[in-house]
Amino acid sequence: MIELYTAATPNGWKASIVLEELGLPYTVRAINLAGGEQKEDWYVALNPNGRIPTIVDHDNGDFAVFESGAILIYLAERTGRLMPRDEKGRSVVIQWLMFQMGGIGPMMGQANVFFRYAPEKIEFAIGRYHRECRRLFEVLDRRLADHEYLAGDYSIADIANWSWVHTYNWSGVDIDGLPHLERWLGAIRARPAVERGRAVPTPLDLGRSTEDFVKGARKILA
Ligand SMILES: N[C@@H](CCC(=O)N[C@@H](CS)C(=O)NCC(=O)O)C(=O)O
Repeated sequence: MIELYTAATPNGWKASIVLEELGLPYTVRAINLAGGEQKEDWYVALNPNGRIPTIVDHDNGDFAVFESGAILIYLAERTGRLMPRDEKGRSVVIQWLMFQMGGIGPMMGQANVFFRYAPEKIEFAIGRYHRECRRLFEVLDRRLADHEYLAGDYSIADIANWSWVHTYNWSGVDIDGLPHLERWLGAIRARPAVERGRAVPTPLDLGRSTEDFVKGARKILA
């Protein structure tokens, strides 16, 4: 049995969607980010970075894994699914996974900070992160023009990128004129496992819960 420590955010959804796609039995422990639970000693002992998500694999000597990208690779390798085993195929998946970990995630995260959460609006910062997100979306769109998925068959690379990119509206970045990205967003959203994983630990509608979400985010950033 796997225990997932998570919250309703893109990095958390990556892990719950993969667990759902793999059909692995898991329990969910929701972490109260606004309350600072992720910085408590017991949690930092599992995740030295004090952030979500974390998994503990009780079927593998209570092995703890932190960093969402590492969690996805661990689960794919444990099951032999959502990532090919051949050297080149595996490398392509990891390349697009790292593109999310080093690009999409940090840039959309900073766009959210300056566009949504910062009490004062700094146009330079908002513009910088919006332009960089849009540039990264265009990279995805070009890739998806002649590939159904990012890296061969549907894989952890798609799940990692989708978990962030589908929140483009929250980040204030548009996807106008990116038809291949739009097609891919819709195809992944239509997967039942994605719908289930996206609702862990609780469903979050960014269109409706705006105020509460901003309040929570400001507490974490303060
Ligand atoms: N690189 C980390 C980033 C994790 C991360 O930033 N998690 C956020 C939620 S999406 C978090 O826990 N924030 C709480 C905090 O900053 O204290 C990963 O991919 O796991």
